[in-house]
Amino acid sequence: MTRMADPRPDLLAALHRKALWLSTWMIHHANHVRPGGDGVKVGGHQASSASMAHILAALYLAVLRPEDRVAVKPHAAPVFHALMYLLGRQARDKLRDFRGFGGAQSYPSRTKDTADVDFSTGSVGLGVAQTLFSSLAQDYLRLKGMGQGAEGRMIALLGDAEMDEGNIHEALMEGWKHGLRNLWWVVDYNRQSLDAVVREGLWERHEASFRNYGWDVVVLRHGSLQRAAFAEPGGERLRAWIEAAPNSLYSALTFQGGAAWRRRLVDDLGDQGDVSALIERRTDDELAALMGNLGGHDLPTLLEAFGAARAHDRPTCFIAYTIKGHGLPLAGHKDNHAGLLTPAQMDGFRRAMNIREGHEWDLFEGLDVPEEELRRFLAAVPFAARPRARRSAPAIPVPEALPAPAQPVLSTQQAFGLILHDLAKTDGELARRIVTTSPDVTVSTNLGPWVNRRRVFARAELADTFKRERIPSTFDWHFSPRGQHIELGIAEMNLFLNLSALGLAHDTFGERLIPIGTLYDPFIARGLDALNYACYQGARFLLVATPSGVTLAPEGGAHQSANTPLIGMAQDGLACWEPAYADELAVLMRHAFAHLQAADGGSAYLRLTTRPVEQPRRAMTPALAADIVAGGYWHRRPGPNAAAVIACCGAVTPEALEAAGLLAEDRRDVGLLAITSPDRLHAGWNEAMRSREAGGRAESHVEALLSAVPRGAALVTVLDAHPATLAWLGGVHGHRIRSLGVEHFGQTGTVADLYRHHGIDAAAIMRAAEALAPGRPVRHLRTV
Ligand SMILES: Cc1ncc(C[n+]2csc(CCOP(=O)(O)OP(=O)(O)O)c2C)c(N)n1
Ligand SMILES: [Mg+2]
Repeated sequence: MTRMADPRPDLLAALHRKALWLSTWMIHHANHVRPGGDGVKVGGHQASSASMAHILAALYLAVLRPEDRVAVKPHAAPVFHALMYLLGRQARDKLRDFRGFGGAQSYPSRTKDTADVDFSTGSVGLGVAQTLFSSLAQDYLRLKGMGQGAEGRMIALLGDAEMDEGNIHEALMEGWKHGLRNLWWVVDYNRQSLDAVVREGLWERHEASFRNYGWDVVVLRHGSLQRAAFAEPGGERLRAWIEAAPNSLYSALTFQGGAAWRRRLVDDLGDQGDVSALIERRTDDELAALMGNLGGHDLPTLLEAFGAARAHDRPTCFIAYTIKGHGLPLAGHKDNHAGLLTPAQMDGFRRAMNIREGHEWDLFEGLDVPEEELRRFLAAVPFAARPRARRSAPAIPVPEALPAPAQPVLSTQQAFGLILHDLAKTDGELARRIVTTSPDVTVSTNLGPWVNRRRVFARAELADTFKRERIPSTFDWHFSPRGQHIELGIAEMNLFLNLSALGLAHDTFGERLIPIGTLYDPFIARGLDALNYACYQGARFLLVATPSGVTLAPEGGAHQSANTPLIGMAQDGLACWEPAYADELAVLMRHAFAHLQAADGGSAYLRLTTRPVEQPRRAMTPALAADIVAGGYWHRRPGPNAAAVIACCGAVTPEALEAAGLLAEDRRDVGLLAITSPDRLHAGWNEAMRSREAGGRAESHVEALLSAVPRGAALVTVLDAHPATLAWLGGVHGHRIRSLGVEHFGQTGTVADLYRHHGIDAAAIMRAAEALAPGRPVRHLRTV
């Protein structure tokens, strides 16, 4: 059994006190001392930080190895920042500006804080599950011989109320399927949430469910003081009392302090011989210290438990009993979540901590251990050996072009399968680094051909039974450690968290992966917060969402997506494209592979469809490819006398082509603009305006494109999604505009039925054009 060298308990205890002081002061400073402010309460979670301060101190100052990676629960950020400050890895100014502009972040943030934040947190539950998928990602790399250096432990520090988030339980199940290992979750079991005291006996449910999924569970209920007291005569009675005490009573007595503890314990256990004597032997302060000495507030207990868990790689959940606000005057009070020490309380706390006024930020102020010893200790902490900079990995070269499938009629989804299949046949580094993943829609999103060649990932080899039994099947589900597809159960949160873990492999493990996730477009909404989280962390992946819009026509309104292009536009860190043709998709996939590896790049979202469309016969020139990436090109440039111009995007392109052709008989010079990315066009427009406002002369792609539209002409935009996606085009040069799209839930039918129903068919486009561009009646309106 590998035991950790026990750090000197007195030094560790002193540094815990310092971290508790700094985290409490940091929040007080932000609320009461820092000048400025706009009347908005800064808050800061003094109680939550105190609750976890021992656990964080034990981990960061003794247990963690440089290769370990941690998700710190959002409201323990202050104590995390304080520990980084003690370790010389966080600047004093950042702490002074905690929660202020440019200061240390309210919740640990990979992208806004320092390199020591391994996983961002904030939306509870997500950082927790992220560690599980990162552990799987580490195994994925290791089993392919890709990981370097020591294997890290993935660790999440979470609140007990956080366990209510369903995504944690979805991840637990998925982890079990994949033979999860090397993961610790440490639950801050303070029996308090934001609003209230949590339900009795919850830990027993948690324990059962973790064990059910093959985890070890270590319940850290009592600290060493309590265990020593239990060994005294009468101690067992005290233990029984503590273990039977309702959560709310324990919290209330903690808040009231030593005298209240004595009153209650004497009421319940007085005149009972040994146990009464045990209570009477202690002063009020000693009694309060004893009752507060739960497992999560006892450094020796924590060190021993973590040390024992180091000896194996089974996933382990530590349920550490704590008191929210431990060590502070608001300890245990059920309203303490956003509670702040009053200035008077803070003054008392400062004096109790032996800190002189004006020396609040001093590293070693008020500690009864020589500064030199503390400095030596801090320099020798294993975590201190971790490099300051983030890890990275060189970009995988991307070919100049990916060949586009040549079939005359194709859907973008079919084209996706074909392009990936072509890549699967190659032997290059790009194909080796691609990893696909899907929540039970692998086959229906056309990943099948890729999986047939590149196999499904599993820790152990397992042949496809159907194949072995010689039963014909289109798909060969051979599982192997070499497999490059991670099959997930139907849980879209898991998909995005898996993409987030794989998409940070360069940073977390120093190995580059090119993750591609597929799902049905409407179900983006099901995992939206995890998608947002992945982007916030700066993870890099390609999301292929298909089918989309009402092209899932026979599936009805429950399977149709209208709002997703707006998500694609508004989601930071995610560039969205919606190609109409296979050759556009080939250009965009190539671009995405480069974009998701570029320092200034990001993730990419391709919105595809199963609707087969006649393909244009054209050569892909560099200029056309650049336009496709930039967001649009002219199918047919409008002439100088154009009264109407149609702008279309994605699956409705055949309707737009038809309408443009028919309109041409009654309106002159009709133009047709193909839009491949409302998102890129809009982002480029804003950027150009900002640049001009700053004195530059930039012109955006959309401004250049629309400068070909005569002043008086009207724009008709159309796409299989919400019309607002393109309605802003009228604002670019001030053209009149009518935006067609889908505003209501659909129903079952053919694509043609639904396009007619939603008013995005050729007739609707012509009607809109006729209304905005007066002239003689459009004759074909009567024939389509
Ligand atoms: C998804 C999400 N919903 C709601 C919140 C608001 N919120 C912040 S902390 C919290 C509960 C905290 O309870 P617990 O996890 O037990 O931590 P403790 O307060 O005990 O430290 C809630 C509901 C959030 N951050 N994320
Ligand atoms: Mg709690």
